[in-house]
Amino acid sequence: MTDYTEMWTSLGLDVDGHNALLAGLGKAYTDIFLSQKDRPEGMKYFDFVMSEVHGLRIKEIVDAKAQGRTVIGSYCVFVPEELVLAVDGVAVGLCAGAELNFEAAETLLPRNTCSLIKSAFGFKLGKLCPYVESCDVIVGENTCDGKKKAYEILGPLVKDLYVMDLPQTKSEVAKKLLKEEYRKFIAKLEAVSGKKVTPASLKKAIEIVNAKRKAVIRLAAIRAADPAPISGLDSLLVNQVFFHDDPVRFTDAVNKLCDELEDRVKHHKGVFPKGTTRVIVSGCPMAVPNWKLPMLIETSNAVIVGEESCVGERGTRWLTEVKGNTVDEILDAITDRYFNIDCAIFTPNPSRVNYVKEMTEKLHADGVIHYSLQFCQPYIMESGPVEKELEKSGIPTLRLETDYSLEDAGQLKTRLEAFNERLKRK
Ligand code: BJ8
Repeated sequence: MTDYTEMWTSLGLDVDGHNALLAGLGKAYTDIFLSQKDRPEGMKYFDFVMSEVHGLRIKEIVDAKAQGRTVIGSYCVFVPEELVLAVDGVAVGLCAGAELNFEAAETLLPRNTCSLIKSAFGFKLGKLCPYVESCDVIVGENTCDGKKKAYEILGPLVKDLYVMDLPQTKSEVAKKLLKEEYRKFIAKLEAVSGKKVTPASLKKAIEIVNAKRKAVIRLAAIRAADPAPISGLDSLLVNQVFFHDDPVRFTDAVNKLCDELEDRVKHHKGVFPKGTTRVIVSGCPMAVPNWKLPMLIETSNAVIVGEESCVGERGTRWLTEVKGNTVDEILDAITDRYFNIDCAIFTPNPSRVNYVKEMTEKLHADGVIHYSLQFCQPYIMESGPVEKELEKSGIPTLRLETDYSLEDAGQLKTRLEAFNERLKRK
């Protein structure tokens, strides 16, 4: 194994703390992922990526910086990767999914802040995330109140925090605001990279990101098969790696995995027996290494066949139309694409529940598990109406609120097993 200590030290990481983190991550990965039966061969690529997620991938990013490329980190799927690629930048996702260093985070944030935000602060304050430390610019976005205010506190802690405003309604005025914000973001990217966004660079970037999205859309569609050819855990992992890997290499790996899965479907080969209870998980995003709930679901005689989440279909199901000849016209197409995203910060937000219904039907799911992180106002508030609407349509729904700790694992498992019994009686 390559020793990356020098690189981590030069990035300013707390090397001992970081080694402890990697050891814990490695153990969790072995227990949760490698213990699964009949995993597709194509998952070996993702196992490798995960084993090198703080090693080789960071080295690639450090090398890219040395060649003059700009590294842009973000916490939200509203930050267009296309724009970053159009200045030949590297885009990385920074959301964190581990309960780490929360004590330090709570010296700056209220205790009743969601785990996702606390985790981002925990990693930053503990100097534990090589992605955060590699970024030239970190992009925040005004989405939920928690993130909005947290960025005010994060600003002084990082090299260059750029905050993007986002609309919260789906009106024409709101769409104009989004386009204007993207225009300002282009100006920021051009200033930090010293490179100009052109119609040609934008079109090329759109093609790369569309290809990546098409690959995960293909994966999502294959999961309609019974028996399920891939576990929900492995599919989630692919959607998590989406935010870290080189986009072209990632697309190739996902398409190879899909070739294998389509062959499995043809031969009725699955990772769970045919007829296993099928569920969709809908709600807050799950960042690496937030694998608790999927692991509990899939060890409770059910298989996850889809994620209505920003680490899942909400983040990927729309493509950007390649149309327009000027930067302004192409930016219209990009704005159109991103304006579809139905995050719970929007009001009203009917398309989200409609899509959960659509997913349930096309993926032949028996029920929906609505997942909210504790203290996440938008998703918790929306979970009641979502449950009501789904139940009214005959889709059994279980609402769960949890955090990143394992303390409630037993309680969650009991509720999941009871829900599974209900689904079997359906
Ligand atoms: S588009 S879901 S990635 S904002 S869990 S921090 S909402 S209190 S993550 Fe999100 Fe963009 Fe929306 Fe998607 Fe706030 Fe809730 Fe915490 Fe959250």
